[in-house]
Amino acid sequence: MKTLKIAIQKSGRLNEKSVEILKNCGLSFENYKSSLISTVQNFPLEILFLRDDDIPEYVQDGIADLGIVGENVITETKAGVEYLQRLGFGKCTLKIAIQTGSNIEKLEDLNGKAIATSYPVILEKFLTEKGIKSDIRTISGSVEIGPGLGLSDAIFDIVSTGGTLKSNGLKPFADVMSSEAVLIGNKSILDNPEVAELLQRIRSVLSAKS
Ligand code: PRT
Ligand code: ZN
Repeated sequence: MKTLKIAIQKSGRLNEKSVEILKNCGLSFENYKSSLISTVQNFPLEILFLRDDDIPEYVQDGIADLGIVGENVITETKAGVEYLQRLGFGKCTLKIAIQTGSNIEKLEDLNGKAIATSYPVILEKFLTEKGIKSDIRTISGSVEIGPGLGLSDAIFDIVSTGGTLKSNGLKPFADVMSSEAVLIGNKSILDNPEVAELLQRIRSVLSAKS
């Protein structure tokens, strides 16, 4: 029997719920903050704790068989993986936002404007579909401070409550993509009976909740 590997976020917004759903499936494992790998005692499974950005590629390349990660990260990395199950947590929307007093009123007004983001692939695809050419500035974090500092005219980022936009003098302008955590799998493991068993357990945990 092959020992499967599942990659989940090491720390951050998806870690706790990812651990919780696996534990609710009856899997027994240690969740030490310092270890990068944990062996499940009662199922042929190892858990890898990774940065979320690395998860889609690990699953695509078969280093992990399964993964739990936000759809936004899968789309941004363009990884070739199978979507097995939406998990109902980590919900958010990726939005373009502008300054409260901005004179940007319609999408076409973004032509020639600088947009700061950590998600250039998703943004580029959206703008291309709309026939808009903006100057996409890729930065790795804190994109919300860009317009206030004069670094960009708009931003494209994840929004959940909208509190961060508000406190930086920004307001939502256009919704581009909604996202939630999903279970993904490597294309070669779909017929594996242990994967089927795990998927069935995850689905009964989810339906017991709803
Ligand atoms: O360290 P690692 O690389 O693993 O983690 P990370 O820092 O890249 O990601 P993390 O833990 O912040 O988020 C993991 C995933 O959670 C994201 O890829 C999304 O799929 C999902 N998610 C859900 C969110 C949010 N909600 C969210 N609100 N990710 C980020 N945010 C940010 C948002 O960008 C804003 O800056 O949280 C801030 C607060 O949002 P508001 O609107 O509630 O104020
Ligand atoms: Zn990340």
